[in-house]
Amino acid sequence: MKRRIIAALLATTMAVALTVGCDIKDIGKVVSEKTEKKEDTSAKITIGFSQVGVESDWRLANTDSMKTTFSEENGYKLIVKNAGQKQENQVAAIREFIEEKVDYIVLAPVTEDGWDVVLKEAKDAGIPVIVVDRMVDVSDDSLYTAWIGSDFEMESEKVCAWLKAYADAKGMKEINIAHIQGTEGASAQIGRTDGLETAAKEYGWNIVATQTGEFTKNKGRDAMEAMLKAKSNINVVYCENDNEAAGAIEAIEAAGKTVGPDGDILVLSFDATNDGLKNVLSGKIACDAECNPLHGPRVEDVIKKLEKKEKVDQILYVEEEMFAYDDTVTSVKIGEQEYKVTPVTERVIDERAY
Ligand code: GYE
Repeated sequence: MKRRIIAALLATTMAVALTVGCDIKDIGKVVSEKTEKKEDTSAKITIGFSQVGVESDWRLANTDSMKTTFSEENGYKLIVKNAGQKQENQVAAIREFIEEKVDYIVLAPVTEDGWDVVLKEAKDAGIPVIVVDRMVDVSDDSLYTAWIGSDFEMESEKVCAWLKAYADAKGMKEINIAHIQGTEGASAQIGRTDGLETAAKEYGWNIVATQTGEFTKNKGRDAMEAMLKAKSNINVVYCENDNEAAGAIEAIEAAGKTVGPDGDILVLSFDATNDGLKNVLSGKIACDAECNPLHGPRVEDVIKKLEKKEKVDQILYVEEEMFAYDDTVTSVKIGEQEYKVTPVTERVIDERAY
């Protein structure tokens, strides 16, 4: 921020020189110098963004949203560092951002733990940190300025409430679930796992096998293949994102079984990306809870407030929808809150930006 103040002072000094005593022929030169100064990147808001990786369609849409929002034309300089799903790379990236004296750090953390030290370094350097998507579990909440993301456990409660209502409506007697988890220790994994385990206890469902799919299609396929070999009674697969679901569907079909409402195995998923919803439209995914990745404008809103020295909410949850193949279940109730379940059509998919 300091550098932007210096740039503004330089511009003012030049304007004064202009009025005080330059030859007319020099004015053009000074004005063009002034314009150049204005275009200098030091006059922009600089943001260092430490991204998890490229593991899923959700992640790509998330990075894209940040890039589109924080473009040069919009007055920003965005430095994106991709961590390849490794926390140590994120810590190194944050240290580089501190070194480069960026104005803001945006962190999409791979896991919740392990941020105290480096976030303290950012705080000591006077750089606000905005956390997006997954949460950080830190001993001192003042180590980050704001967090923007989804209520992952709520997403899970919605999907489980859908399964309960659907199973009751269809007279499904026994529920034997294969559980494909996301990256261990990520908020999305923790929330979606807790939600399922609580519902399984409450409704008497059997979780017959659990394996990580690390939020990727390939690992989702491998996990499903292994679980199908180990257990023959699976009739539901609970995938913690759409990419894992796509892999699981391939493995189920390769094993000669069918997915879908009239098939052998019901597939449940999270994210509701374009490709995820195409699988819902064809019935391959039965129910998909939205997890919205378009955080760019939300982060910009926070930054604009901070620039104006306005107060910002430290925790900001995103509102999300639910989608299903058919209208067997039209809404689910969690506590007092009722959530609509939208049957997927071509139009619903066309309207999705990710
Ligand atoms: O569901 C998954 C991604 O943390 C919400 O990470 C995010 C999850 C998302 O890789 O697709």
